[in-house]
Amino acid sequence: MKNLSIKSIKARQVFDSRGLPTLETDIVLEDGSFGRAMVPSGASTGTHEAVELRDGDKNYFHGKGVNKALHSVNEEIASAIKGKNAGDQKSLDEAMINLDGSANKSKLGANAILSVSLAASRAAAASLKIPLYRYIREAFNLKLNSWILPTPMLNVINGGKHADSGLNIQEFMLVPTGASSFSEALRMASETYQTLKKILASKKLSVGVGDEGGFAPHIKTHEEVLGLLSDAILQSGYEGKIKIALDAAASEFCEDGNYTFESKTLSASEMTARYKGWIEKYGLISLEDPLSEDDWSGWKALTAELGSRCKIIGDDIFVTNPQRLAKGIKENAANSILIKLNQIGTLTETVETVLQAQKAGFSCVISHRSGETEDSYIGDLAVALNAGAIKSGAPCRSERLSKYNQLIRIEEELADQSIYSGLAPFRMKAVA
Ligand code: 2PG
Ligand code: MG
Repeated sequence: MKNLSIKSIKARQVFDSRGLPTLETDIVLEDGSFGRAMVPSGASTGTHEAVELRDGDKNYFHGKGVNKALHSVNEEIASAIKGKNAGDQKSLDEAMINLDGSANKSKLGANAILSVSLAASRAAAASLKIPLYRYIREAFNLKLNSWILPTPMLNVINGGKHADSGLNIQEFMLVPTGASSFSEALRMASETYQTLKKILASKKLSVGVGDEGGFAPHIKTHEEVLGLLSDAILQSGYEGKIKIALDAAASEFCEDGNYTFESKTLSASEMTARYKGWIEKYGLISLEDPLSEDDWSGWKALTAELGSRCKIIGDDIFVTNPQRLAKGIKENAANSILIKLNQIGTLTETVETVLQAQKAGFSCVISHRSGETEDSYIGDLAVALNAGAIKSGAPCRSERLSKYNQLIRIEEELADQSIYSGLAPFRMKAVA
């Protein structure tokens, strides 16, 4: 690949969708090519994630300032990588990992490192005059012979840390598996979202939205929410074509191995029994973080019981980390992984984790964070890796739609070269 020497790097503070400070980094190459990337931020963050460096000064953005991370990019990282080849993503990321030197990127900040990692890939793609999704595939020498448009998972009811709805479960998602294209999937989800809005309003429930654009009504039981979603799907004419998925984000309501759920104290096996009932009654297609991030024995038992009928997706338990994923694969603790760039902090490590998962037969869902920006990077990433699924919130709020809109453009550009993933990422392996 041609040498794409980095001329300048500049990070600035911008704001994310919650109005909190985050980083945006610009990279210019010697040939004038330009790349920019913004980093997102989670609310229900896993304890084992790479460190998002914040200033911690209570008198400045309530401790959420990013001056330290800006300093990392504009001083340390800039001096280390100026002149390096932006087209050699692996070496670039490795240089930043070594410069940081810690196990969890706590010195420079995963937010700082990631902004540079992504901006460099954009600058390289610009220089080579190819779309980002093609560039990522080439940069990692991936020998894939198809282009798969991911199945979107749209979070239409927000609970947990993303809203004040009082629901323990963080995300109730619509998954349009029965669409014939990505744009049709979005149409189906959008229509169902609008129908759901009418249903909520007719019941005098709030239609204000939470952090990820889903509604945040005060509904007493989770089962009622599942009923409303099923009604919305039915009334929209998509029965059997749109499935329901959950992200419980259960670490948020777990304490000392017990789960405080609908004001009751439940054990991991009692939670598992709840999920089982919902899979049977509502045909749930996947369950993300059904149990807490370090409850390995609970995850193993749950996967043994439910993993043949439903995808069990690890987010906080794996944190896009190859070591934690390896443990999960070895112990059959799940059968799918959620992928978030900022949980691990570089493009290279993210791609490697996806490849590791795919090799083991784990499906992958490329994910946004609850604090997002207008950056649509993960749309390209999902197509580059043939990941099969993406979750980017509701079909509402531009920071959520920017990823879906990018996928609509990519679908148009690839025309008949692409296939819509549909049900594929949720299919179970044939039981022997
Ligand atoms: C999750 C994410 C994104 P957060 O738990 O999967 O939906 O939430 O970014 O708050 O961790
Ligand atoms: Mg999650």
